[in-house]
Amino acid sequence: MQSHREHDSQLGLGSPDIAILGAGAVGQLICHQLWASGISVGFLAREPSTHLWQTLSFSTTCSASPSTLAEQYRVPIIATDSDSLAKLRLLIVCVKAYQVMEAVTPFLETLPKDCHILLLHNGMGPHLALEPLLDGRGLSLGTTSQGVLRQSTWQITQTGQGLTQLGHFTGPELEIGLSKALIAAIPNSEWVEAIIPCLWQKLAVNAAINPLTAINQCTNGKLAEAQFSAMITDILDELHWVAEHDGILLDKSYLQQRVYQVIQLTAENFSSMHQDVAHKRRTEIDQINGYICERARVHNLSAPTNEKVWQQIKQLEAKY
Ligand code: KPL
Repeated sequence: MQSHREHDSQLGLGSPDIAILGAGAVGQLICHQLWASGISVGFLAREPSTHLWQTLSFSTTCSASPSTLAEQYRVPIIATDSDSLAKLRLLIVCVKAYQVMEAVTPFLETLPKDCHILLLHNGMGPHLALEPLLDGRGLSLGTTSQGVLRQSTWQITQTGQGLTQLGHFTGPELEIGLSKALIAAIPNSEWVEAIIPCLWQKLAVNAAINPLTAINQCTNGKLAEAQFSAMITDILDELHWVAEHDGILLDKSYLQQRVYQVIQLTAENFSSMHQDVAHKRRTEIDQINGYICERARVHNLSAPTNEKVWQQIKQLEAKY
């Protein structure tokens, strides 16, 4: 069953202020949340598109009244050569970390110089590659633990209401009206003073859980067993040490606590990296444990446990 609800203000009256690049599960979830709070939002087409609008479908299993009733709504598709591009005030990039540079670079010529960019992906790294190319634009970063499943191309189901943290990284800050609108639209979200420590904390969770579940072909919950504890401790100790050399002081026992809390809360789940390997897809290992190793190298440190799991996942990927 499907219901229709349309915001007339978004149908053809004016061009969107906010565009989303990347229409995967997270991109569609953020799009729905912005649309539902009345924000004018569209998807940026990555190739010339003749589509002016796209109908999307959203359902949730995690609200106070979960329902199988799918909500349908329409959002504009902004063509690469459209005049609307010049009016954008914020571009939210929701592609995988390893796709960020390839996806964003073609738009840097045409995107207005006062259009802010927000990167929202797992892992770390693209913010450093993008920074020199911003040409005066502001850059914010974010992380989200919301659970969402893509049922078909334009159909998603929200499965979890995890925390979303957003914050400024470099250049001019995002207009206060827009940052407030984002926080009001995304449930369980906050605008933080320092986003980089938050990204390292999320990195710690992914660095410990993702490769170990992919290598051992197990659920997240299995990692609570004693046989994995030395490995998890080593991954986190190395991350902690590297982050400290990057100027980010993290609390070691908090990292451990957070990792084991996620292991417990998501015990039945298969991590995204486990699923990527199972489906023979490229993983985000380069931006997770690989990022820790790269930052270690910058500081002349070694991170042998992260290096080991990085190589093990690379070997699994090479067999596809
Ligand atoms: O973010 C995740 C992932 O799978 O990528 C965790 C938190 C590990 C949950 O599975």
